[in-house]
Amino acid sequence: MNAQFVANYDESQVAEFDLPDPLTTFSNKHILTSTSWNELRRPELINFFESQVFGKVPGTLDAIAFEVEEESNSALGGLAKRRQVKVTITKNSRSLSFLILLYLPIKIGRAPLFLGYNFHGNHTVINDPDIIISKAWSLNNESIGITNHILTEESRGLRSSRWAITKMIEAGYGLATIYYGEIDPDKNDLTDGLHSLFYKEGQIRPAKDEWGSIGAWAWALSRAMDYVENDMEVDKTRVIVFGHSRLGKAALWAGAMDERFAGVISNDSGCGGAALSKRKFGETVAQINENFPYWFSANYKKYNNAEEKLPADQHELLALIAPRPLYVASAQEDEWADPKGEFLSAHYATPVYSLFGEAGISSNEMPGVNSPIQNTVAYHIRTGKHDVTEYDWEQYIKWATEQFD
Ligand code: GTR
Repeated sequence: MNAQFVANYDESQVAEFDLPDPLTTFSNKHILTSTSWNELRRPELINFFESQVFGKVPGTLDAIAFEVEEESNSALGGLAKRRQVKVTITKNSRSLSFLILLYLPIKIGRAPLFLGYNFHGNHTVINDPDIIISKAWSLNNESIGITNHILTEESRGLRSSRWAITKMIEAGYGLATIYYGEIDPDKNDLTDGLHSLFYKEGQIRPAKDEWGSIGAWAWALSRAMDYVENDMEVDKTRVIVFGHSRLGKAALWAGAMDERFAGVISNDSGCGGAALSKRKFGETVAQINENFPYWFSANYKKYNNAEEKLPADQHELLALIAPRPLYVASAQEDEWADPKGEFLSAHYATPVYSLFGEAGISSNEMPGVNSPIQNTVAYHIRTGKHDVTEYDWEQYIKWATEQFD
């Protein structure tokens, strides 16, 4: 942590800044149609976020395989089906596996799905004794019994407040979740996890324009999609990628890159996620790069304390999701993530949605707390802290049902 850094939480101290227009190309051409957005502007913005922010994926896989490890037709007391599917990816004769935990409603036909990572293991999302405990390294979290970086029985079900699984199932949705530590351990070390599969002999870190951990997490959400789109009980046209905080950043990037995701939910994703960097409110580019030097591409550090040099801001990451439904959510006490910056980002992404005839967030005035605006682009700020709550899920389910039914 930079000892001198004091986060700005005072709106009157937010200096004026120039926000790039999503509908003007880097060479100053005006985008007037959805076709020219798709052909000119979208690719150059993808290229910017790839090479300067999250980093490029250095190649393609040699192989991917899926194996059902466990399943039950009467999980959660008969409420749902459960499936635990091992995904194994191979590159350069090295491989990595991760487990997708799925709960699906018991009914004939294909269910829409929320797909997202959890922070401390699949077994934390609900108190179900049959969920396999990951052997992957974890950040410690004493409040849920994780010490020594090992996941154990002790934390089973202890994060259930973040996953309204019963509500999802009752509303006809499935859930697919993965422990993100199985993709790349969340520590300052890029020699392990997914990155290591792609290295040339002797290489220990990605090139400057290549992926950090968020890029790896995002890319593996697409590998999870490779499985779920072939699951006969999932409606592949209604897979909504979800993530909280750092995992919300990953969900946004996955949704921007991979158009198979029908919708995207960013829960309190903050800096490097939904929040506008140029506001420098709460967490800043320099702070995130200093505290988490391995999350983004090395190139992103060029913008430390130099946000004015950013040729694109995070509203353009959101715009890359257009015309697909997008939900940005904030929490009132989560000033570090800059709720207003998250809101304005959704507002400034709206002209791109308009180009496709989709309704975004037209007003630049934030709604009151617990008063969601739910259009194709949706936003709410709820009371409370940086977290995922029952309230958040109630809104996501309601909105998804309106958008996709
Ligand atoms: C914080 C980080 C945020 C956010 C958060 C989280 O320490 O500064 O950007 O990602 O972690 O993931 O909970």
